[in-house]
Parts: sequence; C-alpha cells; structure tokens
Amino acid sequence: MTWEKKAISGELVKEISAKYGCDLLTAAVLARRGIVSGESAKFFLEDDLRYLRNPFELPGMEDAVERVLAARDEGEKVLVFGDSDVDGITGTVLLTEYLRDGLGLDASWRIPGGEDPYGLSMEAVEEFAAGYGTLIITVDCGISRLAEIRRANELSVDVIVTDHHEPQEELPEALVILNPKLKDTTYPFKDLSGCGVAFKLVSALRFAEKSDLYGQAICLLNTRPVNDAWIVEAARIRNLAVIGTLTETIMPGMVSIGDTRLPEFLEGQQILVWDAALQKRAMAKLFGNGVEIETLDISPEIGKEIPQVAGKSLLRVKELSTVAKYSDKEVSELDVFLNLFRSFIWKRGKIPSTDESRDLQLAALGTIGDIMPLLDENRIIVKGGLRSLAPEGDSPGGVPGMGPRPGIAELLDKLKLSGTHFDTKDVSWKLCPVINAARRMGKPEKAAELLFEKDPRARDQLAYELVGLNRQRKELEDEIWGRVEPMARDSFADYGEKLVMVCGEEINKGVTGLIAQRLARKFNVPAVVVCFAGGVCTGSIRSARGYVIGGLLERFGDLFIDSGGHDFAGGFSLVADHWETFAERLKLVARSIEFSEDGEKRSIGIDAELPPEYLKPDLLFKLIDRFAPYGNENEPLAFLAKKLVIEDLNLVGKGESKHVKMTLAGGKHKWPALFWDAATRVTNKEFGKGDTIDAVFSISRDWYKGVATPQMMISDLRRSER
Ligand SMILES: [Mn+2]
Repeated sequence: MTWEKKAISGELVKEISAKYGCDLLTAAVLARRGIVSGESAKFFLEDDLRYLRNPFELPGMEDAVERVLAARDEGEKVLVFGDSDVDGITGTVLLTEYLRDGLGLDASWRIPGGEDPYGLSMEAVEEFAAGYGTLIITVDCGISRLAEIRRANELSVDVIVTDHHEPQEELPEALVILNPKLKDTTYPFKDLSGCGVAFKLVSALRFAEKSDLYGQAICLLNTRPVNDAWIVEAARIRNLAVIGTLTETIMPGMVSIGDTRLPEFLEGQQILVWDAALQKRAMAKLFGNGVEIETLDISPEIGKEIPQVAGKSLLRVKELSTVAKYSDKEVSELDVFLNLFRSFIWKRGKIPSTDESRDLQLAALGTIGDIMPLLDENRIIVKGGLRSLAPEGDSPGGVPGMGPRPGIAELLDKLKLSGTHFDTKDVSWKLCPVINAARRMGKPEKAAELLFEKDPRARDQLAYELVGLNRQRKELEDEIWGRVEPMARDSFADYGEKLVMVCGEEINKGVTGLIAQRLARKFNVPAVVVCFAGGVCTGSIRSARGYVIGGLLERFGDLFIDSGGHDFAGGFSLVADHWETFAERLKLVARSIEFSEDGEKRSIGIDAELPPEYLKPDLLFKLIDRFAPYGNENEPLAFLAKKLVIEDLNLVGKGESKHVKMTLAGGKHKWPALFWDAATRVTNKEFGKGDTIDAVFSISRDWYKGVATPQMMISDLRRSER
C-alpha cells in the first residue's frame, strides 16, 4: 500500500489561512482536498443556516408556492405522495406537517404499501380524485411517472413533482417540477436529497408566509465613481434571489439616460438605494439635473435593525463586513448592499427560525439515508439537523439543541442513543436501518405513522414495533444470504467476472438492495438481485469499483416497467415474460463493463502530516469537528504521524483474534489505537511491541461516561526509518 501526500505550496496554504481566517493546519487540509474556492470552503467553515441556498433559486419554486397557497385559499384537498424509504418518509412527514400545522391545509399523505410497486400509482391518483382531491405533491418520486401524472391531469388534479432522481428525456406534464437535477436548472447544487427538496419547498412557503417581500420584484441601485467615469450598478431581486443585474460605465455629461439600458432595467419597479442624497447627486452629475429617478432610501430602516451599519457609507460597511471572505470575485458596493438587505429581511422576519432548525432533523435523516454527498449545503443541512437533535439546553457550536422531535425521540430511546453524542455513522448504521426495516418487511406506513403520531404512548409502541421489524429483517437477510451466495459464485463466472446476478421467488423484495450491496462488496463487481413475485420481476443493482450504472440500465429501457436510481445504486421492474430476454442481454452487456478503479485499494491519501507538537487531543478534535459530518464524498481526515512507539499491543476480536489493539506514544500523549484485520501482520512479525512506527490513521472519539478520549483508527503502518 502506498501513502500519498499531495504536494501543496506553502504559499497557497498561507493564502487560504489569511483569506478565510482559519489556522494553517485547517488551511493545509482544505488545500489538499481541493476545497479552495470560497464557494466550496464556506460550507466547511460555516455552520449558520443562513448559508443555506435560497429555495427560490430552484426554478419553479414560486409557482409551486402560489399553487399551494391557492389550495389553502380555496380549501382544497391536497395529497402528499412520497416514497417509502427514509428519504421519502422524512420528506413526506416534513411537508405534510407544515401544510397541516403551518398553513392549515386539508392535507393527507400516502406512501406505497408493502405490496405496491414503488412510486406514484394509478390507483393512488384515481382514489384521490374520486375523493374530490385536486392537488398532489410528490416527494422523492414522480419524475418518471408520466402516465400517472397525465391521468391526474385528466381527472383535474394538479401535480407538483418534488424529486431528486435523475430525470429521463421526457418529463411528466406536471404543473411544476422541483428537481435540482433537471437538465436546464440554474440551481447551483444538484445533490439534494428528496427530503432536502421538500425542505426547500417548506422554506419557501415559510418565507411567503412571513415576509411582505414575497413575490415582489424590487431593484437595488448604486452609483460609484471610478477614475473619470462612474459605474452604475443595479440588481433586480425577487424573493431575495438575484434575477438580473446591470452594470453601466458612464462618463459624466456624455450621454443622456435614454441612451443607456437603465430606463428599461429600472422601469416599473421599486428602486432601493443606500444613501438617496448621494445617489441623486451622482445622477445629476451624470445626466444633468432634469433626470429624476424615484428611489427609496432604505438605509434608515436597515440601520434600525442592524445598528452597526447605521450612518455608514457602503464603502465603509464593506471594510467592516465579511461579505468578501467567500467571494471568488471582486466585491462591489452593490454586493455589500445586497448582503445587507438580505440580512435585514432575515432579521426582521426572524428567518431562519427555530422551526427550520427542527425541520432539519428530518432533512438530515433523508440526506444521510440516501447517502447523498456531504458537500455544499448538504453539510449545513446535516450539521444543523444533528445539532438540533441534541438535547435541549445543549448548544454545541451556537445552535441550541431542541431535543429530538416526536418519533425520533422514541426511536433513539429504543436504540439506546438518547442523550449520547451520535454522529452521521450512528444515523446511517443504527437509526436509518430501523426506519427502512418497515418497508423491507412490507409495512412502510408504520415508520411514517411513528413520525406523525401525536400520542406519546402510541409512538412508544410504534418504535417498539419498528425495532422488532428490524430484528426480523436481519434474520431474513442472513437466511437469504446463505442461499444466494453460492448462486452468486456461479454467476460470477457466467458474467465474465464483471457482474453477479441472483434471482428467485425466495428472495424477499424488501431486502434485494441489501443483498446486492453485500454481493457487490464481496465480489467487487456490480451486483443485481431480483425477486420474482406475482408475474413481476423487481430488482436492485449496486455498483462497485466506481462503475456508473446509469448507462447499463438504459440499455434495457424497452423491457422495464420502471427504473431509476443514482450513479451507484438503482432499481427496476419488468414483467416475467421479458425475463429471459433480460437475462440473456444482461450477460452480453456485462462483458462490456469497464472499471475505472482497481479492485483493491492500493493507496491511501493523507490529508495532513502531524509533527509531535500537533499530536494533541484538543487540537485534533477541533480539526475533525470542523470537517465533519463525514460520509459520502467526505471521508474522515487521514493523518500521518512518524516515530510513534508501540508501548502495548494485544490481539483482539470475537472468537478469532483478528484485530490489533495498541497503545502508541506520540507527542506528549499515549494514544489508544485500533488496527482492524491486522493480526496476521503481527504474527508475521511485520511490527510488534516496542517498535517505532510511522502510521496513517483517522481520529475517532471514544465516549465513556460523558468523557471523550481520542482513539487512533489505523489504516496502515510501517516501521520508521532511522
Ligand atoms: Mn431519495
């Protein structure tokens, strides 16, 4: 195994440290991970919910909000139809609760039952229409349901699709589609979860309710001198999102205002300026005294809300503010003005509110459950959600903990996670499987009911049931694994060692994904697992070695009833009559698979080398917390430390002793260290007690009675050179 420490220039590290105001070690890690632009760095260095992207930047958002508000005004019946996994359920609960409790709408919810195919069904559409329903909002599904949505339209039911699955060529005829993956979207981040998209819709609805600015187009205008000329800058904003900008450089007295693009840009809008007298003088200088632009000086009002800026010029405010910190281009006075105006509206409207913090508990679960990349605003969503889940009164990092919301509280209790310091790993390994167990065992509604239930005793009972279902799921999975593993071995040869495929009536539909995941890991090739039931074949596919499965699934489009998924995980269904054709063709297609990554991991990337004086628990905790949460596309930090002394060493493990537990002396501390599956390296005398070693490791917290001690999780080690 080779150790790779990417070379970075000291200049760059210093530059990052100065620009973002972080220490050199943090700056070095940012540089090595390629997180250098302000746009990406801010999501690592900031936690505040105000760094979430504006929901109205999602194309169609205002139309969706308008339709929902119209439904309220007309007393319409609304159905939220969601998917039945963690992401779909959390999104369904988040949106439905807000429609009911926040807006007072007559909103019901539905997710596919145990025997139903995934996604919006004809039956659901027709039943809802028959009950005089007029608006369906999908969550985490819908983008591929062309026929069902057409049917809804025939029955005079409007559909708003909120989804995050990859859209196909043809889009459904929905009233609005909110999906950050739409081809021509201008939304800057594509990897929101389904619940994340639902959260965006709820945030937009909250804004519409709270701010009198909702739906109004206004213009911010500023004029500033440069050398002999003047620059006139204007930005048109709607719902606090910039929808147009104009910059004109003008020599005084050379042109009339009619020769510029200003009149057209400003016409018919409320124009806000920072210092009206100053702006008026500038206009007079440029175009003569006859030109009057009607403006409103907003600075006194903003000054009342944000006293630090009262009476100051924009230039002066610019010096004081941090707006330039994360900007990758030169910041103008208009940018400063925009930023001030946003802060002012947020402050006045108490945005974001504690309600939004609470919403993040669900959005974080959806994001982790769907294994979304922990980058960009997903980081704020997950960090905010985990913090909000912390016990009341606890306030790690400023955001006060609110305690887990109803339903999650009971689950955490049953899982013995209440009051503990849990992280993304606990959520994905302990909490999400219990919620998903409901669907895997054919009772997805149980998980949703737990989150909706108002009666604490009923919730306790539901949480108990879910934990039981998860236990049954594990047993079922192990039993099926025992039967399909030999089949997979045979198929590995059949498919040219490029893929494994198992199928059968005895494979339960609920666990196809889990089995596929296990097979993909075991054989290190993509795995397809198919369940035969009721004349339909329902399959899951999980990838390996970085192979993107989208292209593979596309080649069977003519055979599938439905298919969908992400780059490395997907699902599909087809009628049994097509099975033979499918299996034959899959064999051919499998042989053409090319892997971009090697099967074995031959190198480890190192984020930072730690000299002895940096080997301090406090310092390392602070650093790992800064880059948390960890997960997809944000691996735990890998450190290198040299000349650690193995003071103690034991082989440990259940039954067979496969792992190595050590005490390492480094810096002024003794570090408990774990090295998984490395016992043979000790018996082979590669290293032992008393040796001086160099090691690559990550740091984790070991909690005991409320006190955290650091533990080194060793990835690789070797004897130090003298
Ligand atoms: Mn999803």
